[in-house]
Amino acid sequence: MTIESVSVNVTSPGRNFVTLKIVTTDGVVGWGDATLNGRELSVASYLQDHVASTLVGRDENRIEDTWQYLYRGPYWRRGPVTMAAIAAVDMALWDIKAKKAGMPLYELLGGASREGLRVYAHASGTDYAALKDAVTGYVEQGYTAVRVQTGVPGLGQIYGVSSNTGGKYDYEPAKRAADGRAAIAPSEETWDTPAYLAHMPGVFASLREDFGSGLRILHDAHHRMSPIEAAQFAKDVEPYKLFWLEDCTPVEDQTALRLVRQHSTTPLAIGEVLNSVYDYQTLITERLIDYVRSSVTHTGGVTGLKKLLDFAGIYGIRSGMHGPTDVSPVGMAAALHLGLAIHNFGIQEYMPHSETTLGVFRTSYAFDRGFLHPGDAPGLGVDLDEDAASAFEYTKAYLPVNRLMDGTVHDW
Ligand code: KDG
Ligand code: MG
Repeated sequence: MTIESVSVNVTSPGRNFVTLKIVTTDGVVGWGDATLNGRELSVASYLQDHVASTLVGRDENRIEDTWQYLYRGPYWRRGPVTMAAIAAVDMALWDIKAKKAGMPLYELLGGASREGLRVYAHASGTDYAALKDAVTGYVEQGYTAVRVQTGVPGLGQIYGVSSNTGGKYDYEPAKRAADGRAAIAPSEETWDTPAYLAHMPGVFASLREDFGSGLRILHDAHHRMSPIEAAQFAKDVEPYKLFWLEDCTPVEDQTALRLVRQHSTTPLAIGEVLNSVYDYQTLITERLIDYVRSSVTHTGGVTGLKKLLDFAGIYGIRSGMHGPTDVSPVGMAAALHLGLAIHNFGIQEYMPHSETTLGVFRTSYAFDRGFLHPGDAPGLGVDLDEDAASAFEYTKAYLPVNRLMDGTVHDW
């Protein structure tokens, strides 16, 4: 059998998603996630205009060969657009292979290495009281790990911090225009690292006082610190025993983490914007990180991310796959199958999708008291309802831009 058709679906059930559909000549359908938040149409075009026709007639079973064909073949390699496009093809082919085998994908990847995947939730609040409420809510649902983000005195809205009560933050829809229509440019936020450095240790101290030592506490610094600031921060928060400190410095500067490592034992996670094993070469071989944050969707699919995680595993580094709502339910399912199968699983990020999104993507993964399981449906276990999807037109949206108090554009 061969690949008969390849098509790209762009839909916006509450937020934008790009999904690849591959159909084989014997009628098996595979789905792949190609969503790149804020740059969705570039991946849709890469797939539709440059990849789709090259796949028709190929043997759908040759997953590694197809991966190499798309990675090495076009000469231009790596980067988020290319690697998200390759990821979508790769996921769809694994979905097809597992459906044909009549097995959930994790069985083809070696079978389950654990009963379920420990996940972490996103709690945030503009002040400590709101943050504490949000954390309490997650603990009551059985979560054992929570990422905490909070407002900083003197600063306004901060990316990653909910301005609503309840602490639920969704990364993209907030950045459409206020009337829910297409945005024409990113919103801008203001940042001040000294204010943040002064504020955060007290937040962690209060969390430890209120929730004890058992709760796994994670924090995302969103690339906002310089190497020496990050070293100070990681050292200052050491007593609060974070599960991890994420993206403490701008990620493309791999050796920046040497300085952080020299000064603290706070575990470090990095890499949601990295796309290939080569982006991690120094980080991994010098043991500068503890967790790999890449998602299946942005790292060349199951095939690409497995290469990276196998390499990381040799150095005792574990997975912490990216799982915000801008990874679609298809991408989330792929992460769960891979995470269940590999030995060096660490933790899985989990931001549940909205009911609107889940009305379009039918999932079979399940949450139970702080753990997720991909389910035992053949393949990835997620279907896109194309009729339902057609009711939600693509709506342009942007992630915000960050500036320092004096107006300088800053990392985030
Ligand atoms: O699209 C950007 C988001 O996926 C990202 O900012 C989320 O930092 C994030 C996280 O840790 O989930
Ligand atoms: Mg992050």
